[in-house]
Amino acid sequence: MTDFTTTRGDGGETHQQASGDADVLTTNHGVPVSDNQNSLRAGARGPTLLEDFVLREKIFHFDHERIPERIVHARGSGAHGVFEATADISDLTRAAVFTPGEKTEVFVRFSTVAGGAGSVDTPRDVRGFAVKFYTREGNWDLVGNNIPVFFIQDAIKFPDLVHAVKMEADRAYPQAGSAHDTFWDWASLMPESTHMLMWAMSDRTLPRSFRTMEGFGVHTFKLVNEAGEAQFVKFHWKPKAGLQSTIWDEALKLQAADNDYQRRDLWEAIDTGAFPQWDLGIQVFDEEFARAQPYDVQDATKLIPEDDVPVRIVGTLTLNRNPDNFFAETEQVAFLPTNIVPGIDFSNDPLLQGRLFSYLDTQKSRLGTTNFHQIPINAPRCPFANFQRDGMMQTMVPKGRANYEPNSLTAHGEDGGPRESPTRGFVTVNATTGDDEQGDKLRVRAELFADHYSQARLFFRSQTESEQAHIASSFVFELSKVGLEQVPARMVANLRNVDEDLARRVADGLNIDLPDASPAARAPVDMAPSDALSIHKNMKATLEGRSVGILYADGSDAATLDRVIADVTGAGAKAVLVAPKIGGATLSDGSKRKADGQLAGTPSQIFDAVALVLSDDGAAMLTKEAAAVQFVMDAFGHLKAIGATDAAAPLLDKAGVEPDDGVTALDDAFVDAAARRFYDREPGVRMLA
Ligand code: HDE
Repeated sequence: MTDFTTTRGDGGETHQQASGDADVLTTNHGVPVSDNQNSLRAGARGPTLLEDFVLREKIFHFDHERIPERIVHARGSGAHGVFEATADISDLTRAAVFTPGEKTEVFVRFSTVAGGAGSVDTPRDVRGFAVKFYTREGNWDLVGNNIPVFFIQDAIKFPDLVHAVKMEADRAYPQAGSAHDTFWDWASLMPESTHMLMWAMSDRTLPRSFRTMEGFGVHTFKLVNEAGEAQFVKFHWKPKAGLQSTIWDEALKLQAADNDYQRRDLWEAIDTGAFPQWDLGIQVFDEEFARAQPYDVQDATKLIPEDDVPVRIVGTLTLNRNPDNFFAETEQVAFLPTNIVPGIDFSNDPLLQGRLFSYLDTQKSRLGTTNFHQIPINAPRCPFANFQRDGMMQTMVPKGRANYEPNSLTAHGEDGGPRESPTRGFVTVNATTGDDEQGDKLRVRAELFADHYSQARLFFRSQTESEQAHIASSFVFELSKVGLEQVPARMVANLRNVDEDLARRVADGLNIDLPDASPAARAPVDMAPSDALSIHKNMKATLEGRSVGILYADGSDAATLDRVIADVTGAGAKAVLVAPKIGGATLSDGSKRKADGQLAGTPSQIFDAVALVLSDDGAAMLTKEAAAVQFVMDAFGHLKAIGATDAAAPLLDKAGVEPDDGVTALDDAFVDAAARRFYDREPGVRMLA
């Protein structure tokens, strides 16, 4: 059987060898190359010859290096890791991946949605959170986002959503952002998107790092146990580092400072052994619960409040290895919601049902062949075998005559190939929804899908005051970028169904009259606010995995500098030394200390907190350096802790820093403050809606 399934012409290793194994540079066909600098010409100044197969192969391969980028989620970063099951849920599911203690290899890809592959990491956008579990019963792909709900209820609207949000069809801008006419034109005409818009306009779409965001399976799925009994389930990834987002001004400035901010953060965290971790949680509920809710659990624009169904932790994901090759792994990884394993099943969510078709189709077009499952990053780690054969880029060499079934070859001494297994195989769970799965053919939606506002209201009312102000201000910002006159008022009319105060603040911020509320297809109901929906209520005061920028200059006290470095690294943070010149500065004791970053290229937005270790002369000099003043001004404006020597006072003054709990001396108070953000400071530094 093994021969039948896994034999490759080369013993299965060719793909690993692409570089490195041979000492001598060769062509793709193994011919040693003598000269990789000069093409073959007729005379030193003559034309290049067609005969030059080395040149032709090299250029030809280069010409074909790109594949179509993903239509959505084109910009992404990936990492390898392991999922360890920690709870016994065998009463709920027979999935091997949930056997307590079982460790399953995974590959995870995080992404933005709207921008192209070469776009930036920090626009206001939803983040993809796609996990491929290479389980011993086949690959399970949980292809989710960092927001638990979605813009639309039915797959048939997806192309419209994506066309509206991506760069506009004629002018090909803007790149990677929703603050433009076509998106808001569409969104304001789609009341079902309102709940998702609330999340999208919150700081959820400005995660500080992939490591500090939640992930969600979004759709309702099913867990199926050995007896074939099914329950509904929602999947949640909870970051061990707690939630942390940036604020809008910080995100904009991050984009200016580092296009690859989140990709770099993920890479460096893994590279330095600070492995990102998430707990996997499940919300499990039955048909009876589902039927009792004021929303439909199969509607992807709705969530199940954690207060109603608590999240139960069943395992931990650890990302512990960076890819060896971005293209081979992160670009070629093909996630398929149809990759499901025995013990897990789909629900009838009409968005999920559409996805089940889309992803297989898109991978074939993106990766060019129906055999994309053989690419190492996509291949199951367990044996796999069937009678599918041939096709473009077939790399396996199935042996024997059996490429059909049934056959009687095994009984007659030949290898007849694999057979179906009613006991081990995936069995679609018997529908428990009775009449729901029978009836007339209709283009309709279920009744409760018509409630577009209750959960948008739930979300808004679950936020802190500061978070509410950020949401209102984001609506104002985005709608202020819209040139189509009819759109902002139409959006505010929808918001009146969510929350009157929110609608009024957005109208004020736009300086337009408050429009009449739009007619709601179904009157919203009030739901009890839920702390789980707030970022601020789920942050962790910690320096673990964070970074502190330490600004110093000529004359800085060496002992103080060393102490601050020791303090912040002792608390788990990365200390990054920033000086006016990359070669460093000469300290008080005459020693020279090299910098990690030059001031002009290492602004404070890339840090979680900053320390100013400056002498009188150093501070006086830096008050005349715009980059230093901006460094401090932005740290303050981005609500971060600032620790400073007394001598740094003139620089703090110049930057307009007002004393508060987040502005400290360089002692224990700084280490404590650096682990937090000071949202209370914000009303003093910017006008929010
Ligand atoms: Fe996707 N989506 N999607 N999506 N999606 C893709 O598949 C699609 C949806 C999500 O890192 C595409 O390989 C349809 C919801 C992630 O490689 C494509 C519909 C959610 C990723 C596609 C949805 C997602 C994708 C583009 C509506 C959250 C990136 C390239 C029915 C639960 C995966 C590709 C990665 C990628 C189609 C809706 C998440 C075109 C038709 C809802 C994280 O197949």
